[in-house]
Amino acid sequence: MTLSGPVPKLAARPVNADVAICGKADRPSPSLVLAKDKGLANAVVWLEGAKGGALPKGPFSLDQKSCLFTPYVQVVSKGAPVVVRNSDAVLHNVHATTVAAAQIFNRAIPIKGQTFTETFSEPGVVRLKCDVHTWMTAWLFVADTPYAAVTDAEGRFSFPGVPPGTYRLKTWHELFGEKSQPVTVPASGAAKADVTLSLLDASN
Ligand SMILES: [Cu+2]
Repeated sequence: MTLSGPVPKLAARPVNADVAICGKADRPSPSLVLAKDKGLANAVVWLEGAKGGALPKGPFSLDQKSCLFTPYVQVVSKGAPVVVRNSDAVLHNVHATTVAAAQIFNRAIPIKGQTFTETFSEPGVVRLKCDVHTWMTAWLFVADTPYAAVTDAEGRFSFPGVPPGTYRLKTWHELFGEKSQPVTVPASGAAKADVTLSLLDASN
């Protein structure tokens, strides 16, 4: 996954609450993480229409640590447990909505070491934020296919064990929205797919 064209400059996020715990320094925007060759991290990639394979059962983990969500973008399986932890000695909450801001849940998690478990029944993108600390945001992608991944720091992704066939390779990134392109997996060997995104065709 590669960004082409202009690279947007995103403003740092001020730390304006609980500075004794969270620190005073502005946090760099997590919304655009690029490798040197413009490989795009934190994009979700999935195959539409691929049958077979077991959906990972989890449990998946989401931490609030040093006043940031970790990981920033994660694929979780539909219906699988997601264990949310507060690793900080400060009150956080977890406010989950759809991209269109429809409420999924909103839970406070006040105590260091506290956890709660949620499951997500609707496939798609979930927006996470902590309302106490406005710089704290993150994303989940609720997948109903095992062939879903988040691009790594170099912008790479792979799905092992895809049955041969022709599928739609779908991608989502918070700045670029959703895109898709066809991909054919041969009967033997690997399929290779390159995805290029540009702000010029950003859909949201
Ligand atoms: Cu918080």
